[in-house]
Amino acid sequence: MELLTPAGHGGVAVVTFAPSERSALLACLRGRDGGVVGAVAGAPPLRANLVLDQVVVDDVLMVDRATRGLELHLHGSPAVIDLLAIRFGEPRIPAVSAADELLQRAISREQLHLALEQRAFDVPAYLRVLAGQPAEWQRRELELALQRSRVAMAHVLPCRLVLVGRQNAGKSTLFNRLLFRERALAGPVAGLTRDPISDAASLDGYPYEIVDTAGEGHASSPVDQRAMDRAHVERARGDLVILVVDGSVGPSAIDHSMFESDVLVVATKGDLPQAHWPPELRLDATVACADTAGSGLVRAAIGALLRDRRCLPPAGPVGGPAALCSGDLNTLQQLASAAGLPRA
Ligand SMILES: Nc1nc2c(ncn2[C@@H]2O[C@H](COP(=O)(O)OP(=O)(O)O)[C@@H](O)[C@H]2O)c(=O)[nH]1
Ligand SMILES: [Mg+2]
Repeated sequence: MELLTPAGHGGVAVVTFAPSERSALLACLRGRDGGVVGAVAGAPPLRANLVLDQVVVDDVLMVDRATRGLELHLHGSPAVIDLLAIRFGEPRIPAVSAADELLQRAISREQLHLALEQRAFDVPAYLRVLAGQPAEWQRRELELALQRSRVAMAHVLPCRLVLVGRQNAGKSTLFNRLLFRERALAGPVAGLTRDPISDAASLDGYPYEIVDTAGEGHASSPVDQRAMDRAHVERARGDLVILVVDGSVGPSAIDHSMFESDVLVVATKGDLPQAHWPPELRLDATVACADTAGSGLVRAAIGALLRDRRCLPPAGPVGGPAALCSGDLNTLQQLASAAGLPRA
């Protein structure tokens, strides 16, 4: 038995049974009138009841694929597949290439374009050929392949972006603009955000997992204090951190205390008159988030800022075979270190 549709919940699940499983499967099928079911290659799909241990478990379509066996179309619940697995053994799941996997879960046009480009390449075969090339040629090729793979992996693995800052700086409003929807509660009351909230978004064509956190400030209760502690944990887990500051009031002592050289500093409330900012609290961008209509501009500004910080080229196809999964990347890195290239 082989599962042709993706595992998990779906509207319909399609399973094929090898010719050797043919008679065992037919023994589990009953016509709508309760009679025995036969299969005829080339005949239209046949509707039948799937009966396991004398219980009708589903209403199915059966197609005779001749030498390729019998195909069953079931309701998509994994429960039915699980029952079939008890009778026929766990279903084989066809291997999906990293490019097809990216194609299935893409959230942006750029990820789709990269996945379609990479479908044309057989990366493991390319790496095997590389391994047998003359050293100088191999080094040049490996350098390019590593560059392409760094960009390709940035399309595959979302970068964890954590928004931190003092209470009321505008973190949750910025979070909502970046996601294009009102995901987090935002408002003038301090302490509205307690638990960290995270969601996926594509910014400038690259995937991000964006995390909104509780604001730093006066903890009026142990609950507030725990919320701030959780924000500190999230900050430490971030690949990149944006320190959100209120551009209309100027830097506070809390802003100064939260500043570190590797954070990006983004001022919100750019629609209001701006306060003076001392150069030591370097501002990387100023955005206006009051109006949802400004989401596109905010996303473009922050997306460009992040891409610049990560030294990434415009998102999309990379112009040659590239690693899209950790297995291929590891092989590539092993080849590179054997060829004496520095680790990327
Ligand atoms: N005028 C203006 N108000 C904003 C902007 N961003 C946030 N605010 C307001 O600032 C207050 C605090 O925002 P919020 O996102 O909840 O701050 P947080 O505590 O850092 O999450 C809310 O009343 C928002 O409407 C902005 O860009 N412009
Ligand atoms: Mg908030």
